[in-house]
Amino acid sequence: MSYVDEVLERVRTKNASEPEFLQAVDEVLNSLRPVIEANEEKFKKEALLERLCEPERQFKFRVPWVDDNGQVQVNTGYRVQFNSAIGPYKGGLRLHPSVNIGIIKFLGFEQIFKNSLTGLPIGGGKGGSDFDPKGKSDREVMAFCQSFMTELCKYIGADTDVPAGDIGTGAREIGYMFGQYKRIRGVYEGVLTGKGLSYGGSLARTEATGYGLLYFTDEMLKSNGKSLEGKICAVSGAGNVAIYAIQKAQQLGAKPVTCSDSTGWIYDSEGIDVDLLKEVKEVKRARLSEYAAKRPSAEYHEKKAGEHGVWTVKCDVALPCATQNELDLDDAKALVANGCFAVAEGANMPTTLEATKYLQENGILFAPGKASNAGGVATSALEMSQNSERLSWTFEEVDGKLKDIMVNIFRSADSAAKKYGCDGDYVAGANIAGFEKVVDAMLAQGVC
Ligand code: NDP
Ligand code: 2IT
Repeated sequence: MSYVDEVLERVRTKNASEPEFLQAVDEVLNSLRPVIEANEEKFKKEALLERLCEPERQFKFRVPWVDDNGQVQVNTGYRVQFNSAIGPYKGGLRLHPSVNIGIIKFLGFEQIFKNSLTGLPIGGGKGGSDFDPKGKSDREVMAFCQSFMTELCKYIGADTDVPAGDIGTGAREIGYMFGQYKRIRGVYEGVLTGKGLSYGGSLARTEATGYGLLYFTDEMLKSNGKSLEGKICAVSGAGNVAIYAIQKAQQLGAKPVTCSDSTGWIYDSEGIDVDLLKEVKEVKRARLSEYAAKRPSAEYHEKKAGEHGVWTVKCDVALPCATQNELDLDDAKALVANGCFAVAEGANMPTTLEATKYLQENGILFAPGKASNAGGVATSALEMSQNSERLSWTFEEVDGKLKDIMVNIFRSADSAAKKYGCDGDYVAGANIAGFEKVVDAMLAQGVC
């Protein structure tokens, strides 16, 4: 049995109850085969893949807080410090009822390669809780965030582990967490990114993941003789990533016509009105039905089990920006049948393994999230640099660096794919390019 198969089997047995983590490992290790086979003996002796698939450290803790009725509530908090070979652990905090250790591990594992691809010195980590911010008052969210940080602050720091936002964690939550960290630890440092502009945040961090996704997509299309100009885009999600992906797609001449949330989706034949979407989602924290109520050109569809939502709309480019496994094989078939020619992931692992395979086999340009959504964490690393030098850069400066980083990520993935004989397979290219730097650092640092 090959070394990759041996490790895959061991990882499956050891983590049998963590399907999302197994899915992420499966994709990465399988696509690394050409590199690993070329170094099989050395990597095996070093137990390199076993070390890569085992988090350096993970924390699980109780998060008690009091709701507006005086009732004590209890959630579970997590932080997985996966790999620090190339820098301090870096990765977001997800607040969603579906959060469990397997989901945090899949996200932390992906983050190792993504962060490496940015070319910046950041290791991989992820955290979060099964707390649901939806429908909670600001006071309840603050109570949760303060309790969460009261425990988390023991394990993080500006030079050790720097969390940020993810699903359910935006500027409000980061603010409450930063305040509590400062209060307990007594240090004013860049321990979190995605901070408000008045207390150390970076311009363009809010826009970075969505903008970066479109910079990557634009480069991928150009490199294949295509362009975004005049193209219809189907977008899922209506949160931080989706909103700024829609905005940048419009700036680059495309026409995004859909978005979705956990209760339904919108088809807007005139193209999504970003200002209205921001008003509904960022200001009112309301449902997308409110968007449709104010926009005559928009149709609202309630989410129904077994239906395929935004992926049934005829489009040229699909941008999944909501959550994992939201684009399955049937969706991929619908996209191909409708003439879609590119899929670029804004979310983490939104496309199932079967759907990815189908899309690639049918000649669709496919941008994997760990490359195409890396603009968020890259700009977080730029926020860390600004905090360290106690300076703030202009929007144009940060946005310019973000664009360069995304173009470089595309080029690294493209050339790694070519080097290993899988031209155009950006999944393999991104995994290989991300892996090479981490492995080099791990080998140099000995058995640790
Ligand atoms: P937000 O919480 O801002 O938005 C998430 C959006 O997706 C919301 O519209 C939400 O609906 C919808 N959604 C979430 N879960 C589900 C679900 N189970 N079913 C249907 N819809 C769902 O999160 P982000 O935009 O920050 O994150 C989106 C994705 O992008 C995630 O995969 C995240 O890991 C990834 N990502 C985020 C980065 C960042 O910088 N924020 C960076 C890189 C990747 P509703 O409005 O109803 O809650
Ligand atoms: O998945 C991700 O890359 C993020 N949620 C952003 C992480 C970060 O540290 O900015």
